[in-house]
Amino acid sequence: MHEPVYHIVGSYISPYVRKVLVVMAHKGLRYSIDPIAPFLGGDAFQQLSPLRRIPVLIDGKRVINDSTVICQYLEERHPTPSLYPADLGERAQARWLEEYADARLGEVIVTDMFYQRGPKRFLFKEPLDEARFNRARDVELPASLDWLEAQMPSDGFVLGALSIADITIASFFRNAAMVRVEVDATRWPLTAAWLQRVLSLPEFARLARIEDAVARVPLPEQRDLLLSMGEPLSADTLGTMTPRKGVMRLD
Ligand SMILES: N[C@@H](CCC(=O)N[C@@H](CS)C(=O)NCC(=O)O)C(=O)O
Repeated sequence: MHEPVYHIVGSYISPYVRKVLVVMAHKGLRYSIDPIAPFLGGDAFQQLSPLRRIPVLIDGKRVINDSTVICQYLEERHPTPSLYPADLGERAQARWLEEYADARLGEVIVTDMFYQRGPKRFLFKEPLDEARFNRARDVELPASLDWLEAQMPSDGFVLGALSIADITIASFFRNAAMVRVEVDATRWPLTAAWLQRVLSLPEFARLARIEDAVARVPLPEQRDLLLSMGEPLSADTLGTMTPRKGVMRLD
């Protein structure tokens, strides 16, 4: 059978893109990538992504939006190695943990911390909402970590074998680290140890080197840097140099 080559639209810095790239790496899938920030997508981007969000997966004529939908699609097309538990109840639990991370860690880590310190400041030249950032770091994230700590195993992964739950939760903590917010191992020892195990997996470690390099250079230089690192960038891009606000409310 001819092996598909997928196309991904979305920056390596996004936790939702990272989730998809880790799933693809784990399954040994090949892809090209247009690593744009959603806020720089032009009209053609909005035609593919009506919410102006990343990631988008393109498989031939098919356009698939939303990281959860994409990961599920990849799992169904390439069932081995599986990233969803075989047991029905555990599979539901994996999806719930994925949803918890996408929704709540997305709000606290991405919207209230990462977006405030990154795109809001550097792309839109708006001031950081310090009180909001501090509340997310000092009150809301600790509350999430208290809950996560109760879900964590003392060894291995959340549901035994590596699953979409580990990949999704860990993806968000990479963005927390990018704004210098770490999991305190004295307060949340199981979560801190689990996170270290997950982020040490080769799929995450390879991406971390790219993310760290990209985060250090201005946007116009990122494509050349990624090409010099051997990343499979597409020749065409949906990116522009003009920042635009998204469709979903984000302030
Ligand atoms: N539920 C979506 C969320 C994707 C998402 O929010 N991506 C962020 C990038 S980290 C984005 O595109 N934000 C732009 C916006 O919301 O306007 C998914 O799982 O793919």
